Amino acid sequence: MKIRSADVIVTSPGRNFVTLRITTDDGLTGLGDATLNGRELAVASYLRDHVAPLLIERDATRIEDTWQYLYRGAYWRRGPVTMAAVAAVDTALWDIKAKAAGMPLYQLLGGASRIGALAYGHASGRDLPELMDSVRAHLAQGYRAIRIQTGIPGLDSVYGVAASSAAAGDRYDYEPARRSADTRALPVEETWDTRAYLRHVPTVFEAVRAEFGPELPLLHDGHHRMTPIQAARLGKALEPYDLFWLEDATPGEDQAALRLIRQHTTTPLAIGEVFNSVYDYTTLLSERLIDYVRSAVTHTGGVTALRKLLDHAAVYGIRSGLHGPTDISPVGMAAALHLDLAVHNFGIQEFMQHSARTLEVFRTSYTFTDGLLHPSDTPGLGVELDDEAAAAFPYEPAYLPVNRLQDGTVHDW
Ligand code: CS2
Ligand code: MG
Repeated sequence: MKIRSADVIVTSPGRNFVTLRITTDDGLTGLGDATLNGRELAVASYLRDHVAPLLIERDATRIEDTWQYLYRGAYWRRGPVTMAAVAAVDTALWDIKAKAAGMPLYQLLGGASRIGALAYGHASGRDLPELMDSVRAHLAQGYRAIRIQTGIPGLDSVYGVAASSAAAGDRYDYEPARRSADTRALPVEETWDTRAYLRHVPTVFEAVRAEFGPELPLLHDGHHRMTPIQAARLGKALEPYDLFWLEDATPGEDQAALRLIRQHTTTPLAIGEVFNSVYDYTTLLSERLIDYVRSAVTHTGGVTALRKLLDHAAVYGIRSGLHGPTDISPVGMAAALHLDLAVHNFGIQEFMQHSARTLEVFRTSYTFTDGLLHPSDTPGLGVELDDEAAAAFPYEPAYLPVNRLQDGTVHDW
């Protein structure tokens, strides 16, 4: 089975997505997600200009060999652009292999280890009443685990407290042109104060536990903003509220920081959405400094690489909590769900639902029932892309926000 074509589709049904479609000489097609939020066209070019020409005439069944060929063969390794491109090829080839076998992908990964993947949703509010309403709305949708983010008194906008567009699964709003002749899209700038955040967050969890009781699994994302000692303090302060996890407490590239946090708190820790290879995790896994691996199929080199990473984590009793915001396309989400169903060390799956516009372009078959996700038994990944619908939503420049401290210093967003 030879690869006949490899096409890159860039579409923006509310937010930008980059998708690779591989077609074989016997007419099978496979999809892979290559979306890198705010840097989408870099991956599209990497695929179109440097990877697609190498794929033509290759044997589509040789997934491991193709992975090694693209990873080792490029000489330049790792990094989000490279690994998103490798991920897209790898995922598309798994989609094709599973379609050729007439099976859902999870069957090729060893079959189902559970009836479905426990999902968590994102509740948020600018203040407590709005947050409580959001938690209730998520419970009504069937979520059995919920992430809690709130506004901080004194700060205008805070990560995770959804603006209306982001709440509906679309991109972040960007700043309108700063001068009338300036047509560039510029990132929104936010202002941050870690001390105000540290004072406020424990009071929020106290209120949520008082309202919803002890059983509901609650999660929180620190979004890389604390120093290790600040994160240690927050982890300790949140212990009475029994979090499922505290995510991205400190910037991800500093693995040693997690040692300090771990020495001070029993709040479970999750990290890894900005990582792109197993080498980002070596200290974290071998020293058991985290409890959950947050990588995405899309940013970690695909199903092949993430499966190996999760098997490595399993040696240390560390579980999965795969990244699933709306900037992971439905193709990337479906790939995650097949892994979730198959691996033994599954923990939880993030599930922020895509907008209706996105689901017009990507025809999904995965289901969300009683808080559990299932990839469906459709052969392959179970997602197809409607080219006509995609063409109706051309690329639009967009960026994630940039964060500054109150004195203007750039901080982690
Ligand atoms: C987040 C993401 O889902 C999460 O936990 O941290 O929303 C993250 O901000 C985006 O994926 C960035 O593109
Ligand atoms: Mg996160």
